[in-house]
Amino acid sequence: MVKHTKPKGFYDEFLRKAPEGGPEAKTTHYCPGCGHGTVHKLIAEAVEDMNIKDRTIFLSPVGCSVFAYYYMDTGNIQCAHGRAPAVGTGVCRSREDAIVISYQGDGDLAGIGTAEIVHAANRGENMAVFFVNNAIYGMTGGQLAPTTLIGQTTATTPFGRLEEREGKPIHMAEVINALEGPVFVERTTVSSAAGVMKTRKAVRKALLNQVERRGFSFVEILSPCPVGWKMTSMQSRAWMKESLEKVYEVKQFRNNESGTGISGRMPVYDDKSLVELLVPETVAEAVNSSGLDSELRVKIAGFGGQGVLSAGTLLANAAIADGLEATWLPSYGAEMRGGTANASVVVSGKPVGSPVVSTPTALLAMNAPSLSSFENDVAAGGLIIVNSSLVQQQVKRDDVKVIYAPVSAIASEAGFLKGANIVMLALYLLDAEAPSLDALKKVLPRLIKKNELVELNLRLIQKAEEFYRNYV
Ligand SMILES: Cc1ncc(C[n+]2csc(CCOP(=O)(O)OP(=O)(O)O)c2C)c(N)n1
Ligand code: SF4
Repeated sequence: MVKHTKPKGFYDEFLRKAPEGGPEAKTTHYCPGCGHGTVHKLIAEAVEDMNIKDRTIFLSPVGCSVFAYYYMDTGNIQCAHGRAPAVGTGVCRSREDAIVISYQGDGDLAGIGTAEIVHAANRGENMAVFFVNNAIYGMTGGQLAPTTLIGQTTATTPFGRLEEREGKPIHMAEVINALEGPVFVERTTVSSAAGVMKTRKAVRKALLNQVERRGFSFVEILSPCPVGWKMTSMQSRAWMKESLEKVYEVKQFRNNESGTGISGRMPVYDDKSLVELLVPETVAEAVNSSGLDSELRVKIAGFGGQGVLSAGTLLANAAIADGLEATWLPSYGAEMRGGTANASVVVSGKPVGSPVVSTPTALLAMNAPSLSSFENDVAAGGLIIVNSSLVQQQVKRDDVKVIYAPVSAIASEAGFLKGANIVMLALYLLDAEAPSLDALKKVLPRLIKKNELVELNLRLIQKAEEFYRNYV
């Protein structure tokens, strides 16, 4: 007797998130006879049997399998259309032990995401790609895909695909096999039990390559979409054998047992050599000794031209010079001058998880709109420094520390109005736990090449120190 059980790599229930104020959560499912379910099951079983569930990151695409994260009891990331190989590149390069699975349809991988898959394959990224080719855009109602067969009718080719009009179907396994990067390339089918067993083997091989850090594996799986093809389940299986598998040869293209993934080949830099590379003159003193346990999240905001982005760069570099971790994330409007701009800087004693600053521990507001925009976001107990030369309004919060400093006037009196950003940054560093003002002084000559500008900025820092001493 054959007993079918649900693999442990799956959740017990496939509950879709309930819409706010809408009906209760309900179970999600694919159409009857859809190949996605079969492929999901093969992956979930393999993940469980290979004991890799806890370090597997499953990347779901845009397409019918967008909800794979409701099935897979693994780490999950839902990626923008076609971009899973780019997301996977980030994941496998930042997590050496991660088993990265990029699961993609033909519209996703062979249409909108062609560039991402080709370059990830060419680089030999450490990931397993399962490419579910059903020759159609299933999710959006059965439109032509790059893999649609000549003569195949779809919602957008009601009289069939024409070579003269839509070109020939793209053979992705062959395209990927033309590159040197991949270690394993195979095309399989789930049109029959034998095909499913071969697919099972290929899925496991691709995942084993991940476990053994061999590199990029690509499995193209021919898969039925009875609904999109307007066929019954049985008809769709017959059509796959008669037509789809005639055009797309089911075979193993490459199996390089001795391959190494890119992260196996990449030189590894320790923290010290990275600091040396970035801030050579300070490395001797670069010690992560500030004992910075908390994460400092700084938002520097103003209008374009006030130097908020460069103040952010300087802050991040000062942090690195002090042996800390830092990220810098700029944001600016389309207009380069006069529009709004802000820099998010995260400074930490540990690697930074996200460069996004949504609850700043400090807001450096160079103009009035910046204060209005971000005042309420500042974390309780945080700091707001207001450029009182340009901002007339008072801070309404009573749970944050506020410094009103006429940074534009200070800079202007010192003969360099454009340096208001440096005055602001220096004030922040004087008040902050880290990084040190000395670190800023050290990185200035490296980032500002002109000697006279460095001198000017050092003078502004001195002015900021005088102001701060009198203020506190
Ligand atoms: C940027 C963007 N462009 C287009 C769409 C519309 N869209 C959603 S799914 C899809 C195609 C999915 O087809 P495929 O990758 O073959 O997956 P299937 O649904 O057949 O499994 C498209 C074009 C989108 N969601 N986002
Ligand atoms: S439309 Fe096609 S690919 Fe999408 S769930 Fe239904 S059968 Fe599967």
